[in-house]
Amino acid sequence: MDSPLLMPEDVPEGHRCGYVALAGQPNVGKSTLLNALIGQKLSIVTRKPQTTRHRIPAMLSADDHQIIFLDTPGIVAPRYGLHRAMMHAVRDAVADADLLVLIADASRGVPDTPGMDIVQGRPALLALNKMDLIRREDALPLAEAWLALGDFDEVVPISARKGTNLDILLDTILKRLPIGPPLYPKDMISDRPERFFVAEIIREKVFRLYRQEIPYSTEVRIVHFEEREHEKDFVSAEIVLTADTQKGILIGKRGHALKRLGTAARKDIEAFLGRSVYLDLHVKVRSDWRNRPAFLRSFGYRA
Ligand SMILES: Nc1nc2c(ncn2[C@@H]2O[C@H](COP(=O)(O)OP(=O)(O)OP(=O)(O)O)[C@@H](O)[C@H]2O)c(=O)[nH]1
Ligand SMILES: [Mg+2]
Repeated sequence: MDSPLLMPEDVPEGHRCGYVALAGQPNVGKSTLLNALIGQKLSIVTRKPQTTRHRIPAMLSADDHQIIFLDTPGIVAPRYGLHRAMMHAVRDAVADADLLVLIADASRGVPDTPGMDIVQGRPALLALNKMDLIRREDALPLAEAWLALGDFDEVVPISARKGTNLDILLDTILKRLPIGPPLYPKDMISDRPERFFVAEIIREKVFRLYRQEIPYSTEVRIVHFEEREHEKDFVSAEIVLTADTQKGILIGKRGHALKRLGTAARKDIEAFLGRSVYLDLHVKVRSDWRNRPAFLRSFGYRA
């Protein structure tokens, strides 16, 4: 038997395992926190809001526990079909979770619309992130203001970017997870396939290199993904836009912008896969794909 899953008799007594949803408003640092907790860049991060569009599982395993973190899209009032699909992903993750960690950006104070309805009636912690941006003496009153808003078990001030208090957050989470055997092999980092993360890396570069509506109009689809023995791996991806006018901007004069995108994406894809890659990019227009259920479903959304 070479199954990597532990047999029941091998599971140490008191082993804990559970799902932990990371949710909150856009841009508060959910994906940064996920990556910091698992110690690997898995979920894409940009300075722009609404970067994450899916529920992204990432496992943190040790001898005596397995935590399945679920990164989620930032909570927004939906304006189009893609937004509605993103909010399905948030609700599904929160519904499946044993524990909710609401992430807030400490530098924004207490927002008027903190999206507290997802906390109602569930075990929840508040991670007050970006503490590196506020004065020490402002932390306590802020934590108290948040506690008055929602029924949190605990408030943990953290900085995902600097790694501050993440050990405390982990302990606080772990104490609240059910006793049970691992649900995944302990060396598994996510149940999303490599090609999903490769598409995400390309999308991250679009978010970082383009402005205005371009990132929000872009989807990336991997058309072909082939590991090759004696050559570089071959990845062919489609960058899908909503309008013809965006195509010229994405490609740029004499293809310069697309080339820059391809180079930046390829470097990160190679670092992620640990292999050399030949990256082939094509640009397509699918008008209004963000409102068309068939397209949304083909891109992996629940629509
Ligand atoms: N100063 C500071 N910046 C942070 C911290 N955590 C995240 N950031 C920055 O905040 C921005 C947004 O981070 P993300 O991790 O993409 O935020 P998110 O909540 O996943 O955003 P969406 O996926 O768009 O909802 C990035 O520029 C991060 O570098 C932190 O602890 N301190
Ligand atoms: Mg994110």
